[in-house]
Amino acid sequence: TTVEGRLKQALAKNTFALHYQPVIDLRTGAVTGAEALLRFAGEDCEALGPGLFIPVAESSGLIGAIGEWVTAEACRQHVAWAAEGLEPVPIAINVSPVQFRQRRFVQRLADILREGGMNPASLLLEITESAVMDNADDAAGILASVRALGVKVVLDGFGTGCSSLAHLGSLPLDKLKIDRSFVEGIRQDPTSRAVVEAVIALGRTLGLEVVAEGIESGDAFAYLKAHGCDQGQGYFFGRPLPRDEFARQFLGKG
Ligand code: G
Ligand code: G
Ligand code: MN
Ligand code: NA
Repeated sequence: TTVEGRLKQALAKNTFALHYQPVIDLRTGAVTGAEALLRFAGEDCEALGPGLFIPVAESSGLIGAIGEWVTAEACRQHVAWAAEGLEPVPIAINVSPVQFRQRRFVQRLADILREGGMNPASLLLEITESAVMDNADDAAGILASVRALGVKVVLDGFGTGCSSLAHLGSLPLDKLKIDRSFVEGIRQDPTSRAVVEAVIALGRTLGLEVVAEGIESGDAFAYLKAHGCDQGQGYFFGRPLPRDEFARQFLGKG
C-alpha cells in the first residue's frame, strides 16, 4: 500500500500511537515535560516515521484529521495518567504549518481540550519557524488565540528558519527550542556554540524559556547547563518511548 493508504488505514482503525520523550529541567534534573511524537502503532524500528509520512499527510489533506487525533490522544493520555494517580507532566505536540493555517484550527483545539477534559495549561504546541514567519501578522493572531485558551506555544527548531528578530519580539510565544543541529555542533563547531549562546541570551531578553533538543552527551548537557539553558531533551536523558514505558521510567508508574 501507499503511504497515503497507510495513513488512511491508521486513522480508520485507530492504529496510530504517540511516543513520549522526556524534557528535563537542566538546573534540577527533574522531568518537566514530554514531547509527543507520532508513530504507527507496533512499529518500534520506525521503518516509516513521521519525517517521511507527515509530508504525505500534508500534501494529501490528511494532516488536519491526523493533527486532531494527536491532540485528542495527548489529552486522553494526560487525563488517564492523572486518573491513575500519577502526576503527569505537560505534553508538547508538534503542529504542522498546514494544520496551523487551517481556518478552524483554534476552534478545534478548544473543542478537543474541552471534550477531553484536559487542563489547557498542560498542553504545549510546537510550531516551526516557517509556519510562523511566512505570514507573521496572521500567525501572531492565531498564536494569541491559542494562548488565550491557556495553551503554551514553543517555537520548534529555532535557528534553522529565517526568523525575523523584529517579529520574534512581538510574537506571543512561551519557549524557544534550539534546533538539534546546533546542539550536535557544540563539541566541534564554534559557530554552533555561538548560535546556542545567542539563542539563550535572546530567550532571556524576551522573557522566553529556552529548551535544547538533541542532547546526546554529558558534555553537551554540562555546556548547556553552564550557559543557562533552561531545559533539555535528547537521547542522553531518554529516547521517545511508548506511553507505558514512559510512565514507568519517568512518572513512577508501578
Ligand atoms: O519522531 P521523529 O524524530 O522521527 O520525528 C521526525 C519529525 O516528525 C520531526 O520534525 C517531528 O517534529 C515530526 N513529528 C513527529 N510527530 C509529529 C506529529 O504528531 N505531528 C507533526 N506535524 N509532526 C510530527
Ligand atoms: O522536529 P522536532 O524537533 O520535533 O524533532 C524531534 C525529533 O528528534 C524526534 O523525531 C526525535 O526522535 C528526535 N530526537 C530526539 N532526541 C534526539 C537526540 O538526542 N538525537 C537525535 N539524533 N534525534 C533526537
Ligand atoms: Mn518538536
Ligand atoms: Na526541532
